[in-house]
Amino acid sequence: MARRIIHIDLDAFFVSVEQRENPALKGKPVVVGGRPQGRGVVASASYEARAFGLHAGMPLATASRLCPQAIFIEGSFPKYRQASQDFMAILASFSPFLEPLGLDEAYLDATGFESLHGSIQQMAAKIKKRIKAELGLCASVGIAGSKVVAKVASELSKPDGLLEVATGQEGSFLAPLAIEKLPGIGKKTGHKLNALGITTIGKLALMPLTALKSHFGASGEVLRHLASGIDDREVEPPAPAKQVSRETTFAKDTRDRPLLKATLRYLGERVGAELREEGKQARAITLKLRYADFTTITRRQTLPQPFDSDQTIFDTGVKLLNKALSGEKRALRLIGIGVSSLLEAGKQLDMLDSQARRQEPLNRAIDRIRKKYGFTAIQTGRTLLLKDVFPETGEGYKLQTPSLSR
Ligand code: TTP
Ligand code: MG
Repeated sequence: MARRIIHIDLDAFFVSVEQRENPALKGKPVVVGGRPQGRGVVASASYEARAFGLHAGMPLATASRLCPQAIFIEGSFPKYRQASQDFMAILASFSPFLEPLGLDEAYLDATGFESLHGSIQQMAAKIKKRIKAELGLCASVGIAGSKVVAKVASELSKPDGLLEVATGQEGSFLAPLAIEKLPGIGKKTGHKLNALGITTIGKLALMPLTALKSHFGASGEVLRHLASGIDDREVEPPAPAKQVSRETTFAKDTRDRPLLKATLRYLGERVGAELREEGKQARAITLKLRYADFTTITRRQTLPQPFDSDQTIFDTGVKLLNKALSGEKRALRLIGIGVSSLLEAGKQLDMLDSQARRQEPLNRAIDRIRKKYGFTAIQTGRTLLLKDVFPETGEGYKLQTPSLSR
């Protein structure tokens, strides 16, 4: 049986959640990401704002220059997370073969389920209708025989679209499209292909395999397959997270050690809380720094024992920070901390060293209080100075990140 795969992606997701709460925002250029005076970037732009050239990732200052009348909203991650869960719940009621990608996007293997709804198009229309009626959000849908083609189709149909590519038509559907439209082609590969005269997906599909391999190695063959719409990847449940991280840009570049340490402590506590919430422990810690000149470095350390305590994350983070900043003249624009090499917690408690074992109950107690009263309800002495640096929400300090605070 030929597969029928649906790719669905919400239109201007963060902005649309704001618009459903405040209908006065509908039909206007709206940006979620932060204040235009701030140094963050656009997370989501309404289609009215996009008409002025605004897009995700653009510095807010540029956005407000291009579109001074735009309405800028800080946004709230917990709200979007809830909307995302509601969205995924609707999708799961249509097919159990669901693969969420990020917050507002998913693949659904509809093979065999379409007959329940008359046709695959009717099924997709029903999904869109329920999302509109129950969530007040607008979704765009692509339908095809493979993931890659379904994704391109939904993107092409935006906003409020529904586009089906018939079985057998995958190659001719993709052929005229610009090479950048093919998922998996990043900026670098795109430039390289354009320089070779490969400007459309169709040209890529026709490129001799030997030439592709000489330019792109083993991934050359994958690229050519994708360009012809050939993609055997299954719709799969999401893989468990490989890392947990938090970062923030400072309102002003800084060299202030107490501020850097306090921020590191706070970010590390957010990371620790998520790690414990997920029932995981980590083996490695990565510090991320971006200097005033935008140079970005990461420093990673693997620890001999798995850990999940805030103190371990902080102590290691500070060591990495001190090392990175010794003799460093540049101020910092951004700081971030993450943990990786995750494993299930619980079984290896006897492997924890005595310090970590002492901290275990303390971390749990703090987690419980924070869950009930908000993250900043309880603060370690070190982070108190952040009160004058970051605005506070009920949920915690407001960070400046491309994906908003968590
Ligand atoms: P997208 O689906 O890429 O963007 P969108 O939903 O705003 O717009 P559309 O799909 O109609 O093109 O991302 C989904 C959400 O993820 C987006 O609303 C905000 C968030 N996001 C960020 O926080 N940072 C980013 O850099 C991007 C691309 C998205
Ligand atoms: Mg979207």
